[in-house]
Amino acid sequence: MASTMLSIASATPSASLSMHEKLKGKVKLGSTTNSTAGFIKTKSFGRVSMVAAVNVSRFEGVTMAPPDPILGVSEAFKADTDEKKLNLGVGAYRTEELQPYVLDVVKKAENLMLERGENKEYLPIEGLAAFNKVTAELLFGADNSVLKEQRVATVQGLSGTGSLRLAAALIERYFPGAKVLISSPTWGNHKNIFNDARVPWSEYRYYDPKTVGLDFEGMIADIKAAPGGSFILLHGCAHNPTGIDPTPEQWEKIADVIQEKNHIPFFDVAYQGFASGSLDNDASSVRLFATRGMELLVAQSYSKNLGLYAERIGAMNVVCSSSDLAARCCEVAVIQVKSQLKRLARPMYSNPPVHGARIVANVVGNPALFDEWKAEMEMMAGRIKNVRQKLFDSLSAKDKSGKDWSFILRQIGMFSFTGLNKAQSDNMTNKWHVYMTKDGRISLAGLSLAKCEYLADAIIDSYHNVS
Ligand code: KET
Repeated sequence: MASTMLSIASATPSASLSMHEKLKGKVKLGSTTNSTAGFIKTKSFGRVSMVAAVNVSRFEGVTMAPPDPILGVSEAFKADTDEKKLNLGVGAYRTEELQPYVLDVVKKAENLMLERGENKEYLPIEGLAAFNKVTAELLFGADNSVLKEQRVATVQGLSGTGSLRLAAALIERYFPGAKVLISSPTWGNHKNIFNDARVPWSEYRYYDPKTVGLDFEGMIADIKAAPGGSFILLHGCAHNPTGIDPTPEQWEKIADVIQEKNHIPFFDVAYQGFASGSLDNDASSVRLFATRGMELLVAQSYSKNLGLYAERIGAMNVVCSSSDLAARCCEVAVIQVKSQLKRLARPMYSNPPVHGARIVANVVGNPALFDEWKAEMEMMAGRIKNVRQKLFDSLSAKDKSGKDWSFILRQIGMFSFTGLNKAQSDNMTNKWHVYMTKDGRISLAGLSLAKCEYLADAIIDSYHNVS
């Protein structure tokens, strides 16, 4: 513990002060001139004061933060020494041997980068130009009119989280008081992001536990009821944590209501390619809104689909209005929005890291590598689908209660929302060494075919024997 200097004015007797009173006193960092028996004489503003050196940290008032509900699970998993342990907490892809996976295309792109001997100079604040170009093309489709008409301001961000945080800062600064509506439930970090950015948020209904499906009526009603001009946060595909996405017809209706209410759609696209195995299919929700000429925000992440978790590579895209009348205004708006995103980024992190941006630019920008990537992504999405099927088969075969587990097959993406409550999830961890988030979510990307039966036993025990 660091030693704290407590300044006690010479006029005040010091020895009898309680620790609390001392802590309330003025903390001094001034240089010392003389020291006798635990007291140090200092000169301050011409007055002589006595400073007591005590073993109290000035950070003592900083309280203990709770562990992160998702990343904290990985920490707890590491500390468990049981051989049967299984980490289904964080959404990170593992091989059938449950090992982390670096995509072959990523290794190839890195080799190319090494051969070229690229430098490590700072990137511009908005990031690598080649990355920004391909990331927007991947999202909207290269021949989408929003790109042809240059209606998108794209800046590289610190993966999905950093991109969302940057957009939140833009909302806070330019739309003061505007609310963000998030789905109930949603990825836990959304609330932290908007809280820290001081952006007010509320929830719209999304998941219906009775049907273990989408509460579409509730969702539409809540979006309708929100004050006009609110930001509506939508998961582009593979909704986290539920794995339940609206159908194409439902997306149309969601777009209708958002348009009617003059809301601004704000997409979080963290799983493009991971829901269906197809990059284009998984971007169809975003493209539907863009094709309607709506203004929208889209955060992108390459953590999952390119396995670049630790490279922190993603982007923030702001699509500006399309009407012919507004064409000139739109051009100006794009430039202005981009300039403000840069202004927000500069004091936060100055400019983004280059390595992941180069990988994405090389993979997406090179037709041979791009095709290889698509094949690897299909392989990853396919492995998750196989595990999903096997888990369902195991549950159905072992559970004699007649419970219908078919909702697991209707969910898509990396996760399954099991419906287990907190006590049941605790039982999964404490008794079975299965690590998962307390909302009942399991990451199927961390499960192997070989472990499905064991997991089914754990789920059946927790579901039927813990209330
Ligand atoms: N959005 C969603 C919906 C999401 O699930 C994640 C990550 C992110 C954004 C951000 O990912 P990034 O690595 O910043 O690009 N989700 C997983 C990891 C995490 O919580 O950070 C997860 O839910 O396990």
